[in-house]
Amino acid sequence: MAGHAGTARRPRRGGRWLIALLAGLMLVGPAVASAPKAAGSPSPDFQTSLIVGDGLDGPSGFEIAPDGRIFVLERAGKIKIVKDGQLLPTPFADLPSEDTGDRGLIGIAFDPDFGVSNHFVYFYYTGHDLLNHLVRFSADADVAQEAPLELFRTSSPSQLLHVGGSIRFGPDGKLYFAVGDNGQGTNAQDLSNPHGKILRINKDGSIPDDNPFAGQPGKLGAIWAYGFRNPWRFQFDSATGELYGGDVGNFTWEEVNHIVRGGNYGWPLNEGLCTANCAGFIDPIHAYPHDGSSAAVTGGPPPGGPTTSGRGRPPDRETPDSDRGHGGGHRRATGAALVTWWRDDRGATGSARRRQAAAPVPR
Ligand SMILES: [Ca+2]
Repeated sequence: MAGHAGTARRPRRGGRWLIALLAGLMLVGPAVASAPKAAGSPSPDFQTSLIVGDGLDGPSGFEIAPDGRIFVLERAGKIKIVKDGQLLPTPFADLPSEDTGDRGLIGIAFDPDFGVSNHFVYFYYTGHDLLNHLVRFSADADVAQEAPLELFRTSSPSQLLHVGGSIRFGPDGKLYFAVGDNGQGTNAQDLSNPHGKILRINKDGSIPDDNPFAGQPGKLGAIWAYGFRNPWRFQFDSATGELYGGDVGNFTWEEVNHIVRGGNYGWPLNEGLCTANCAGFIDPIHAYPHDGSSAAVTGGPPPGGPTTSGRGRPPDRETPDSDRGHGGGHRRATGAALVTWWRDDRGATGSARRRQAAAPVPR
């Protein structure tokens, strides 16, 4: 792994943040999906709108509720709501989130029946207990009225790096979420633990009968796919229902994977396109080398199919000196050099970008 000792920085406080909605594709929809674009180049018909200029501290993601409210995550645990164009002064909730290393409050998903039969919203974070938690709130009000219900948690302490982060509902109504290898590559091939995996559970936290290892002795029934290093962001293609995800790589390769039931994506035995002893491993559909420079794969597929996205640029602009060149010369995208963008299943396309200070960048 890229073990960056000493890189556990707390995000700077009080910075000005930019949350932008890339609204163009909200208007045109998937029917006019264009061919995959070059890495780091959003579709030319993307438009940006500033929706929050101040008042956020370490935003790590956001999602648009079916009722139009925008729920914004802060790494340190606050969930804030933008409603009718205003950032509400009272947070929806404040989770006990440990925001060091790759850790923090970093995943959110709305229930597919939100506004129909429930108002459930789900979050993924690393707690001060250093365990990764998947919890559910009811969000029928702008401030949570009850403590969250925990649906899943890891059982071994989180290391600084590689906690994964995405949670998404699939078209099958199941809840998928990513857990990184916890800084230990061998976890990714060990089917007895959740690290280095994409997991799949029912909405109530139970294990679906059709999971590939459900009911098998010594194997974690929640596993859907494995062999990942740090699957930071994944997404279902809204046109096909297929699951695609980026796997943040080590020193050389970044991957985009088509993730299928029971698939083994190779980490740590191989990375990028496999060249030897490849039996049993699924190659990425796209891999790009970054040669030790900045290029973490941090986005999901745009409408019309998968591609790389959100590719970082060298940290040479707007990035504080303290965030440069850490880890023995291994440089990664940090701060303003990183953009995360994705398109969600309801047609909203989003981007969160930190403008001045270092963003929480998966390593
Ligand atoms: Ca791989």
